[in-house]
Amino acid sequence: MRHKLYQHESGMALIIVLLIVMAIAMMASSYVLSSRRDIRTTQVIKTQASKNADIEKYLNLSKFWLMHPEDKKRWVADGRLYQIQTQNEIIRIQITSETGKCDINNASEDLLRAILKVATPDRKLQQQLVDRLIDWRDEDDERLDFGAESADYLRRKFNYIPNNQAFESVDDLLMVMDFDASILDKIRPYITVYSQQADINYHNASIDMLRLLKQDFSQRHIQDLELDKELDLKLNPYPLSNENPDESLSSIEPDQVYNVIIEIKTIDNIRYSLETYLKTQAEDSVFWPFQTLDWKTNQLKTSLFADQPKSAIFELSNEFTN
Ligand SMILES: [Ca+2]
Repeated sequence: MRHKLYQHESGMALIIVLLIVMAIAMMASSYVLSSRRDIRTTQVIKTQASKNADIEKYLNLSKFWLMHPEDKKRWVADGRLYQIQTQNEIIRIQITSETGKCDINNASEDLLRAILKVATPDRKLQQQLVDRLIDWRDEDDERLDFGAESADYLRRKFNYIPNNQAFESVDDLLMVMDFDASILDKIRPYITVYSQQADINYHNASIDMLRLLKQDFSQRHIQDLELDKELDLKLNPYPLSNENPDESLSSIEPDQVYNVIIEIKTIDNIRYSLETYLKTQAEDSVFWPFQTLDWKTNQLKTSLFADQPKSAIFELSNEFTN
């Protein structure tokens, strides 16, 4: 009987020892896991920091080539893609002058309609979006035919009414009745609040923008020889480092805003990006020619590595990066 009890006690002790060993093992393995996680987090932060440094390097490079004193070497800010290839990654840079886009605060009804054709084929909805956009930015509270002013917003239970003033950002369009993210993302490459002009500067417009205008003009039986000439020039762009047949293509002026997108794709297909808006300063500020208006990292809506026509990519050799 006594012997049996002793056996029972030693059995209990063994179970307790086993439980302690298991608990220690679990603690140790969770420590290993969490320290592995820490190492991985540190690596991600380190890689991000080094990519941010790379991106700044390419931004400075872009500023340099955008301001280059030689016309034929200067980069062209019409949305064309410049590409640099290193051993482990591909870098693409796109610079677009905002004067080549449709300014939603100043554009005419016709121009806005042309842009909104990209968002929807529904002509009634196009007109509705145009009128509602104009009603939002115009000072009065008188509704256009298909527009919406404060009474309409209140009736539709919005908890705000139109600003009746200029848009501060293209994202403000999401406040306008019937605009949504899918419409905005479709027209985003074509619109701006920075050009401050009613018209589009064809020199600075992207091929896509010129094609869109050409299509709209054709539908309305309008011929614009200047547009045709620019479209032709951009479809057959001059090769980099050769004589530029049209020097005015690459002029850079003070007080203009440029959209700069830099995207790095690594050998492991990991992408890092920067989208920024730069404003050229007055001509006398030689040392700080650009003012930064906006700065977004890793938030690109459309990757520069999405399908692009091969002709729009300008491959840069190492001489450009060194
Ligand atoms: Ca209004």
